[in-house]
Amino acid sequence: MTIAEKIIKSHLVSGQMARGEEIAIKIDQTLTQDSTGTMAYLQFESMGIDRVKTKRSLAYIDHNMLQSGFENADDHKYIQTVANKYGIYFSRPGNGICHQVHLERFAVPGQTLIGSDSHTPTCGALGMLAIGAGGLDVAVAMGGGAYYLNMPGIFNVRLTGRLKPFVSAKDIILEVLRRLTVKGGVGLIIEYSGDGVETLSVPERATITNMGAELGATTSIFPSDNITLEFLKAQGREKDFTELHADDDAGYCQSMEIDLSQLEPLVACPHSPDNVKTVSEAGGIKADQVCIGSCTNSSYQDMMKVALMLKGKTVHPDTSLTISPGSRQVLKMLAQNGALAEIISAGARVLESSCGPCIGMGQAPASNAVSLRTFNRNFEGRSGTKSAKVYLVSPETAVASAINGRLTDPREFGEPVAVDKPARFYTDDNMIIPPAPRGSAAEVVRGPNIKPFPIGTELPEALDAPVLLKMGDNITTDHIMPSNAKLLPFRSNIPYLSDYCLSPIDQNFPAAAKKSGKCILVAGHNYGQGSSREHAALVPLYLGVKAVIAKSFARIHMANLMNSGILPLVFQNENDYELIKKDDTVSFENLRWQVENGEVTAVINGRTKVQLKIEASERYRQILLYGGLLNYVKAGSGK
Ligand code: MIC
Ligand code: SF4
Repeated sequence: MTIAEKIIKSHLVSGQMARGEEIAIKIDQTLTQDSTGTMAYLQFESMGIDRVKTKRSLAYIDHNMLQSGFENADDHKYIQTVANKYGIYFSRPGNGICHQVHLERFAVPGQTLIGSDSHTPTCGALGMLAIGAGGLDVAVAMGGGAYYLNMPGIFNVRLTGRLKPFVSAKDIILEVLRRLTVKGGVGLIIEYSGDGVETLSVPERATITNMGAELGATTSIFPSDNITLEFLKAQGREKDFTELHADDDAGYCQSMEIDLSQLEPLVACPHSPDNVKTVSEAGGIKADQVCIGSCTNSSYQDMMKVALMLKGKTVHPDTSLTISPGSRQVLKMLAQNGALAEIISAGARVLESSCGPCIGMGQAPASNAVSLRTFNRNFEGRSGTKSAKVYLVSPETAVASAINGRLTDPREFGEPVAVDKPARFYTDDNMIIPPAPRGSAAEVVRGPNIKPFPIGTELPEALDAPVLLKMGDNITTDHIMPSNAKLLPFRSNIPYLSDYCLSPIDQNFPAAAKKSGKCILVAGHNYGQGSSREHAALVPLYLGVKAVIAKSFARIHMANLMNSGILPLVFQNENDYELIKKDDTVSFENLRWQVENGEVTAVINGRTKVQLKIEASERYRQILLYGGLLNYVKAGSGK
C-alpha cells in the first residue's frame, strides 16, 4: 500500500477504497482560520452539538488582522468565545499562520486533519493526511461526522538527487506545477518518495505539500522518517512520532521523477501558479515590491536564509521589501539570535505573523507594479491591485531580487548561505488558549457584524432561470467572492458581500442577480479553483444562483456548492458549452428524479436540449434534494 492508502484504511468508516468510489473517513483533528471560521462555527452551532468530538480542534486567527473597524475584532471575539464553549483550542492573533503553527505544534503522522482552508495539506509534510474543505464539512467533522470524499488516485512523485545551492523546495513544487498544471492534481493525492526525500527538511517538505493545493490535488504527503522524528524532537513532540513509508510494492496510478540536481530557480508568472519559467528565461524584470512570507515560505529556516542573505546589504531604492514570519515561534527565534536585526538593518518592512499581503490584507502594490512574492497564488487582483503583476518565487530569488531591484537568479548572488536545523525550537504555547472545561458556563459573544447565513431549500420539481454570466476556464474563488482588505472584514456578513459577487468578471452581476431573483451560471473547466471559502457558494445561494453549468469543477468548490444546495452540472458533451449564451433561459422538468439519477436534461430557450450530469455520489445527490448538507444532517441523515 501507499502511505495515503494506509492512513485511509485505518480511518475508513464506509465505502470501498477503489479510485472514484465514495469513501468516508474518520477525522482526528480539525482546523479553522478566522476568514472561514465564523461561518464554520455558526453552522456548527446550528447543529445543536454540545462539544467537539475530535481528538483535537483548533481555531486560528491569522487572516483578518487589520482592525480598521470593529468587524475583524468582533469576529475574533466570536471565534474565541465559541471555541471556549465547544472544546476548541484557540490560537490568538499574533501566534502565526494556521498551517505553520499546526505543523510546528499539532500535526501528527498517520492521523487525519481537515481544515477550512485550501492549504491544509501543508501538514502532509509530517505524514499526516491533511485535506482542505468547506467550513460546513469541517463543522460536521467537529461534531463527530465522517468526511466524505471520492477515493483519489495516488500519484507518485519520485525525487532523486539533491538540490544545488540557491535552488530550493519552492522550485521543486513550481516544477511539479509546470509539468502538471493547476488542473493536473484533480482527483489525486500526490505522494512523494525517492532518495531525494531524505535531503529535504520538514519545512521544505511543507512548502511542497502546501502548494500541492495549486495543482487541484486532494492532498500531498511525505513519508514519516528520521527527518520527521528529528523535527518533532526539536519541537518537543517526539511522542507524536510514528514511522510511515509506502510498501515496496505500493501501486500508484501514475508517477513521475524529478532529479533535484537538475533544477534551477523557477518563477510562476502572472496570473497563474502554473505559468512557470526559469528565472533566467523570465529575464530581469524590474521589481517594485518583494514580499516574503505566507504559509508556503515562512518557516524558521526560510527566514534565516533570508536574514543571512540580507546581512550587510540594503534593499534597492525602488523596491519595497516586506517580511512576515510564519509564526511567533519563528519571529521569537529570529529576535533572539539577532537575525531580525539583520532583516531590519537591510530595510525590510517587518509585518506581523499572519497571512498579510497574501490575501490582500495590506501592501497592495502600486498601479501596474511588479510584485515578487514567495506565496502560492498570483491570481489577477488578489494582491488588492487589479493592474499589478504578481510573480511567485523562492525566498532566495526574492532576496536577490529585492537587493538588485529586478528579478534575479539567486545563483548570481555570491556565496551560498547554509542554515542548520535547530536542535530545539522555541516552544511556548501560551498564546494557545485551551477551552473551558466540559460543563462550565461559557458565553458566546456575537457583535453586530455577525449576520445569519443563508440556508438552501428543497430542490423543486421544475425550474427555469436566466443565464446571467457565461465564463471561461479556471475561474477562481477569488473571482467568485473576492477577498481584500475592504471585503475580508465582512466574512460573517453574507448580505454585505453579495454586492461584490463575481464583480471582477461583471460588475453588474450582483444587481442583475438581485433583480432576477434566480439565475444560472455557465463556466468552462476547473470552475472554482483556489480557496476553500464557502462564501463562494453561500453568497451565490443568497443571490438566487440555482445551478452552475460547467465543463468541470474544482473539488472543494464543487462540495461547497452541493453543501449549499446549488446544482453543479457538468456538460456530457463539452462542445455543448457553445449552445448556451448569456441571457438564455434554461429550464428543467422532473428535476428531483433527474438529480437523484445523476443525469439532467436542460432545455435552452424552450428549444435546444443539452445533456448534463452530476459527477457526485448518491449521498451528495440526496443532499441536493434536501437543499444542502445542513438540511440533510438535520433531517437525521448525516452520519
Ligand atoms: C486563500 O489563500 O485564498 C485563503 C484566504 O487562505 C482561503 C481561505 C479563505 O478564502 O478564507 C483558502 O485558501 O482556502
Ligand atoms: Fe493565508 Fe495566504 Fe496561506 Fe491562504 S495562502 S492561508 S491567505 S498565507
